[in-house]
Amino acid sequence: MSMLSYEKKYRVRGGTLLGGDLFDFWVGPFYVGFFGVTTIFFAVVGTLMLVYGAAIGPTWNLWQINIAPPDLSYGLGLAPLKEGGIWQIVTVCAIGAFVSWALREVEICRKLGMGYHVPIAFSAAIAAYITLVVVRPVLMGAWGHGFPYGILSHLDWVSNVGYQYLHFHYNPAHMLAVTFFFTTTFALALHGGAVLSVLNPGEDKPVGTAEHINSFFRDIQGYSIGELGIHRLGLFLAIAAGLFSALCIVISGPFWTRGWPEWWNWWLELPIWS
Ligand code: 07D
Repeated sequence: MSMLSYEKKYRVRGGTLLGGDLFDFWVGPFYVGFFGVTTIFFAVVGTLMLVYGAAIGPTWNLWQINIAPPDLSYGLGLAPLKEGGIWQIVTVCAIGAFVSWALREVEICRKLGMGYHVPIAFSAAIAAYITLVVVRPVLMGAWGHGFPYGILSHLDWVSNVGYQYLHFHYNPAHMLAVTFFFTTTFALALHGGAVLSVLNPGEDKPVGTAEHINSFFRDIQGYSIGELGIHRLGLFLAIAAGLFSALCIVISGPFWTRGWPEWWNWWLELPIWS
């Protein structure tokens, strides 16, 4: 089936959450939908605000451009454009664009009769972002606790906030988030490697099947999680990475104000030692 007739077969009307038939059409390969329109709107306004912020700032050096949140003294109020207001508008636009994109994914899933796994997974990343720029600043009482939009400046923010808690590696949720991130890449490397090894075995060799992969892993470790299982595991690991990231930063400040190494004193204080 050529790609075009394939697309025609799956370009079904309906399944929209908002806007009914109004935006239910495609532009070239792209589905539009109400949320496609809102994604474009928020992305364009947000990007223009970033460019405006750069234009009134001291540098066009891409590494050094910095759109900072308002000073802590503004609390949870609105700040003038040049004193953090741009950051506030960009934040609204970013959330608008990310959530619109997720809802557009939902509409496409509904059209195709698919599960909502992809938008649910993306929502974990959105949740981590919203935790950084809305939930934690609100719990801490000032938008100034959000991270600045800039390549180097956001790295400085991560470093500074990390050292405010003495040693961020001791944050237990950060430990779990990092472990989930590393395990995600480990699982994908094993899965990608395994699939390529049977589907691309080299010239003149027969292509293998999922059963070859199952046998490989049974031979090596006595157990194969299976074709469906590896994808379930991958989705779980990746979502857990995002959610534990959100957790590690939301507890830093609102729920724990001292150094993270000190948190582990509960272990030393267990009654079993005395
Ligand atoms: C937040 C991204 C969401 C993305 C969305 C979509 C666009 C569109 C379009 C290009 C969650 C974006 C889409 C923009 C683009 C086009 C066309 C995903 C998010 C919605 N750390 N640490 C993390 C490690 C240390 C510290 C997370 C490792 C130090 C602080 C992760 C190490 C100190 C914070 C992580 C390490 C420290 C973090 C980030 C190693 C500093 C956070 C991932 C090996 C001295 C942040 C929620 C993430 C966090 C965070 C990993 C070291 C501090 C788990 C591997 C010891 C303050 N660290 N870290 O959040 O949790 O993904 O954020 O040393 O705030 Mg850390």
